[in-house]
Amino acid sequence: MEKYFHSSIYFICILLLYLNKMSAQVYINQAGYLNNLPKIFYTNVAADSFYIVEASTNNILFRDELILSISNDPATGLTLYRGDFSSLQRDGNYFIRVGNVDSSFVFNISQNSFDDAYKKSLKGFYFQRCGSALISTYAGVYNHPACHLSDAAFHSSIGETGQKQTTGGWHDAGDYGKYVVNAGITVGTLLMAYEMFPVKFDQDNLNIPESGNGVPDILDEVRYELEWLLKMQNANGGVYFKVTKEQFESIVLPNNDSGTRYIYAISSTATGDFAAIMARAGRIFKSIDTSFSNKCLNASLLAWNYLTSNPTIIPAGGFKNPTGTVTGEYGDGNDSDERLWAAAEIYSTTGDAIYKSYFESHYTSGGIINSTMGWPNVKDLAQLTYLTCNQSSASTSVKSQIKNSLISYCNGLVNRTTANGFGVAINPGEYYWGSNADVLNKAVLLIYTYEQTKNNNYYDAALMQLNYILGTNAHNLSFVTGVGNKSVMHPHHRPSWADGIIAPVPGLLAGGPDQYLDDAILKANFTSSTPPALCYLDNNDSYASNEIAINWNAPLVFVLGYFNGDGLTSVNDQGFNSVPQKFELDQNYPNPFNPSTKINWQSPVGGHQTLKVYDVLGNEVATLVDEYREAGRYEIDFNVAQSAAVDIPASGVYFYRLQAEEFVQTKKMIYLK
Ligand code: 9MR
Ligand code: ZN
Repeated sequence: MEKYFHSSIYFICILLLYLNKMSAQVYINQAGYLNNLPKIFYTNVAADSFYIVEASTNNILFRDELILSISNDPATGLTLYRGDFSSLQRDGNYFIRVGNVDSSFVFNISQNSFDDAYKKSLKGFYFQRCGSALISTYAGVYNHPACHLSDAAFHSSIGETGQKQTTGGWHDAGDYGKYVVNAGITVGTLLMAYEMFPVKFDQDNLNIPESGNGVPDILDEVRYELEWLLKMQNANGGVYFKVTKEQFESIVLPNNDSGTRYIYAISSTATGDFAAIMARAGRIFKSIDTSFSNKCLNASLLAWNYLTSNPTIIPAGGFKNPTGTVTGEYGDGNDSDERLWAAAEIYSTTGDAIYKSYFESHYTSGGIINSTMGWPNVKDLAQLTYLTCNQSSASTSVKSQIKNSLISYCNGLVNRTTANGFGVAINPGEYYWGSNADVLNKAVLLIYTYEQTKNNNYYDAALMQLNYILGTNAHNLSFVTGVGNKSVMHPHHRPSWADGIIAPVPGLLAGGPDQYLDDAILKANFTSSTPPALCYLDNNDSYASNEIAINWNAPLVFVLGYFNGDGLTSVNDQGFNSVPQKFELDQNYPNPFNPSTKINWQSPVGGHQTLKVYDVLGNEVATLVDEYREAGRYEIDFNVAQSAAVDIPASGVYFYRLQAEEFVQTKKMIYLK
């Protein structure tokens, strides 16, 4: 009897230890940490110290104290501690030990830690492509035949009959619909990333069909959507709202989805977003493909004309699903922000006074920057475009008002991070459907503010938002499929659900906690008293917390690509970015080279540098650089350099090769004489 009693006590002790172990957590950014950037983790274990242990040797390389982050975090109900190991700048694989027993996943410190996550997040858009086959060369096991090749018939509600060719573009989300409004902010955000940071977003090796064509893959991928969007415009300039079925699809691969897809009414929010992104595309594609650039700009101006001849919102009150249609509504009763954004983009592209004056007479209405952008609210995108536009006629006083407004809004965001256990810039009450994208859009604003001020508080706060998405959250989960040790496995994403493959399509961001419990399975698991950040389920049925969507992936690409680019450079006393750590000769575009083509490179060492052009047989045909240069980033104008040197004999394929001390890199160029 006594023996029996002892063994049950023993059993209970083991059980308690086990439960305790279950709840003890060490939360890290599961993508890893960039060598030169801040390194923060969290834990709910109350211990004095933490240790960074090298995984291969079990050697402790670093010890420091844990600091209380917050007791009874209102967002999670947890008491959280944080640790900072920013000063450990040694490449390797590590885990964090807190107290005596509790440890984190193994993670990596290097200058490339975000590269895989960044590339996956951008490639995620390729997997959303509609209207063309995803072949295994690019899609691997996720290949499937082309889908939705009959897009689409005019819906009976709109008073037009017949079909309009609207194939292509990306599926919006976990469903197979295509919605112009949501495409608007998505394309706007991706183009903004490229335009602000062209060197960080210039990869041409994502293994999409256009990779290696000399145009950065981010632009090729966006163009796939733009080509579809162009088909969504009516000859009168107005843009149709969406292409969907009347009901959401069943759980099938896109190529197995049958039933009629319809084009719904022209809308002024769709038309405003369209005008904005087409103007932006016109600007960015100008040096890459002139005729495409012109096409985009003309479509934008035509859309603007439609807006000016229809000064009040179309349809009245904003787009609503007709009876019998239940697909996404993207309901928005206010089109003034879409109009403002269109004006800002067209002005930034053309410099035309009409758009400048439209912007300047509307940009303060409702406040300059006092909220975070999202699909119904694109005002910030308008403000940021004016703030950073290159037109010499732009008003410096308007720019400085926008800048001040941005800074004061972001000061508020930084303050919020101190009231949240994981340093997240959203408050309880704001964990809406798609909260993860709101977190990342806040990071985008913080990055802009950092770029305007070079104050590291904004930079560090932006990075904390990304850490949250990649693992420093109450779920100890990476919200991005295929990234990290423990990531979303059951997204509400029809292809991932229907394909019979265990791992979901990689690179896709789950919507995240939704405290308003907008689906049945959330309602069944949580209540209104559940801490808001806990209202999340990695379950296919939870469309309100575990769907994926293009407008959520876009700020993920922006933020990951931004920090990824910084990982490739080192910190010094002057701040980030001054001396590159990595030797890199950029693949330039346009190919063929034209007179304004730039050649960019960076070298981590000073020394003698040569940049020479060779023909396909390896004969040297031109010298562009041949001199001592300090470590740093460089850009030369191809034409100027080339005319000062040996003349390239004939049109054709050549290679340009950079050598700086022991570093050598070669890239391909097509030259038209
Ligand atoms: O992202 C949208 C979210 O803000 C709304 O609250 C929600 C309900 O209207 O709709 C979300 O968008 C969905 C769209 O309507 C249809 N495709 C999937 C989108 C992501 O869930
Ligand atoms: Zn499709």
